[in-house]
Amino acid sequence: MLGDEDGTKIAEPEVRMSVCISKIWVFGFVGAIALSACRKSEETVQPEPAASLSAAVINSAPPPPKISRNINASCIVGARASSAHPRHPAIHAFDEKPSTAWNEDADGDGTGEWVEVLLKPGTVVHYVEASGGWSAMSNPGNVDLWEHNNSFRIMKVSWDSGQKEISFLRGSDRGTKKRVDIDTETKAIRFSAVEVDRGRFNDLCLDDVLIYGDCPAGETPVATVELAAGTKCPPTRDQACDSDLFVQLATPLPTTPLSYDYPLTQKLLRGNPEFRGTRVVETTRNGRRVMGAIVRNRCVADELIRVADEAMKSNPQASCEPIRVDRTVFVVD
Ligand SMILES: [Ca+2]
Repeated sequence: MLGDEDGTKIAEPEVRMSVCISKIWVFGFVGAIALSACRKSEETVQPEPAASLSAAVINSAPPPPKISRNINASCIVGARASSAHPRHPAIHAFDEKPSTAWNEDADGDGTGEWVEVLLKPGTVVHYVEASGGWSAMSNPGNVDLWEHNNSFRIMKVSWDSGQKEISFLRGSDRGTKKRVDIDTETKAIRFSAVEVDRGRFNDLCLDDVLIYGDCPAGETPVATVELAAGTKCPPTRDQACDSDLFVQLATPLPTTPLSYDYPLTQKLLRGNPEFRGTRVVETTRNGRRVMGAIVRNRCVADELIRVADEAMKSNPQASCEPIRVDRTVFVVD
């Protein structure tokens, strides 16, 4: 099904691809469903999550009371910080790119420093997922940025009408995002260092916070991704899907490492301007770990399905549903 790559034992051939039964589009609760023929494979392992999803959607009205979608791209109007290194500004903590981070630039170890995201008026935030430092390896240089830099031990997350403290373990929380429920309208969310853990150098970093909720349409651009010339998909988010538009690409095996970086998928998506801004994530569906991409609209989803099916013969599927992200694998930039 898939060619060998990297010469490693842990490559996507060890990942069960989503060999699907049908391509199913579910758009909100008024959606259209298109079915196509089934292709069986000996690697087929799926109970079909999208099939059960579509049945549930059709049979259950009214819709669930709250839809949480990732709103980093659509509701953020700015960011600021108590201090910031010129090359690592505050917005880098909210750009959905693990490769970039906010770095404080004050004397000391970063205790008391903060970074804050500013949101479009009327934004309701359901929850945030915050990391505790900078988990990437530098490129170029391959420097371990987690080891090099300080990380949060206790982080205070505060918003217009509340606050909560969360803690990170430097030894085991690299790459882990902690969830904080907010469930209210707020104009800003601040992430403050109450206590920090030391790295080799004495700078505190924060690479990524994901924000989930909703904000009024219009006023600010829906998409912040600037598309290259010649792309055929529009930059706007699909209005027919007011949740996440998700293309499931693979079902990892139980033996697949939790930090597996899906080199074949990276190769497939990176460098293709059509997929800029696409977020490849792991989530849990029907109790099962799955990998897929959150895309901005149906045009991109169709293109991804076409490309992935061509390369992997996996017949991937798309659905519109709130995705609880367990881990962001990479963002196509
Ligand atoms: Ca970042």
